[in-house]
Amino acid sequence: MKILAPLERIEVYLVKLPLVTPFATSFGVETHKEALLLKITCGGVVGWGECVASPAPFYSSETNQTALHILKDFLIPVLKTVKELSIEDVLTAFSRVRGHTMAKAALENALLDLLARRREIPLYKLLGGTPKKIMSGISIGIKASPTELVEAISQALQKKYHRVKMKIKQGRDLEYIAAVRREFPKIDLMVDANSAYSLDDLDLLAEFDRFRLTMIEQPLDYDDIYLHSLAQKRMQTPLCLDESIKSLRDARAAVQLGSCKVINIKQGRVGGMLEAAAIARYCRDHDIGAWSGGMLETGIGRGFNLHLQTLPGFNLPGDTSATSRYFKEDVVTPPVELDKDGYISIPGGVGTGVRVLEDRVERWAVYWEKLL
Ligand code: OSB
Ligand code: MG
Repeated sequence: MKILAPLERIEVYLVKLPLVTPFATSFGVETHKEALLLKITCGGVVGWGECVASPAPFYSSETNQTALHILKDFLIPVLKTVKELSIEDVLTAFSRVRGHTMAKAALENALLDLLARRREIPLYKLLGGTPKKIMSGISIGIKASPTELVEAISQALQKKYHRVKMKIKQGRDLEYIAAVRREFPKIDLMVDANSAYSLDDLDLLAEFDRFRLTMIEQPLDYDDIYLHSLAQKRMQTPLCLDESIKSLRDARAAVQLGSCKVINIKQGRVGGMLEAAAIARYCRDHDIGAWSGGMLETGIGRGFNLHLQTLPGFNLPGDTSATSRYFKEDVVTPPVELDKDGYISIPGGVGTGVRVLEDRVERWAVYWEKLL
């Protein structure tokens, strides 16, 4: 994937959008989505990328401020040293910077969108994907009572979401899952613990087997692979790793150790679309389920997640929900919507296919800087 040079301008916006409903997980409650957006201009064409980091290091160690620092002081200076700007050369140059996968992914996003728009092709085509309708899935935060949760799930099912994920934590688990299963015995249901448990809780986690969950996401430590292999041996329900997988190497380790049967692939968490594609291929070749996760992205990030799911290996519904579930006013058009069967269409047109509404970006921006 070549022909990018010379980049004319790189700008960063930090936007802060109010969420329609607060999103509660085992690591905290989010009332706003704060997103770092990158705008790259080259030859009169503009590409956009989004960083999936949060304001606080509670999901992963990166934050929007660390991403800004790494982009500004390391990744963008590295870009200037790459002679021929192919994406592969850029990624090789980035590999000198250790970690900071979310910062790297944001820049890779923007470059891929730019490249596809310059070639006047949709992003999935640039990536080698097959266009299709994408399955939808919803991730429902921790609610104040099982009744409230059942009500939220009932609303999601009316919209035809293909699978439901519910967030859990210590003390908000058995009773909540039991209530949901009583009401909806047959739905595709999974839980996400965001590292709320430890090895001492294996008996409790094994009790979840009776609920016939399709998987339990990230029950143990955010950076662990080995302990999850012990947990997987003790339970029937497939484990899915999210936080622990930051690269193809991590995915290999997890699969070979038997730490999970499914991987939640977030392109931002693993350092970008190309690494995400490689993990999905690896999953396909090793009979491991794979789906695209979400980070409450604006329509920019969600556009990338949609195109990603056209690639081989993504065989399960992910965390791609309708825009209206997150924001009253997003920064792109068209919004993500579900059809009557719960499927989502890839936005048509070149690049990610979404059009960034710059007046809205400006309206919600709390910070702007020219980085190149
Ligand atoms: O663990 O998958 C997660 C949101 C923010 C941080 C972590 C997670 C999530 C979600 C929501 O589950 C996914 C989405 O709808 O974007
Ligand atoms: Mg998760």
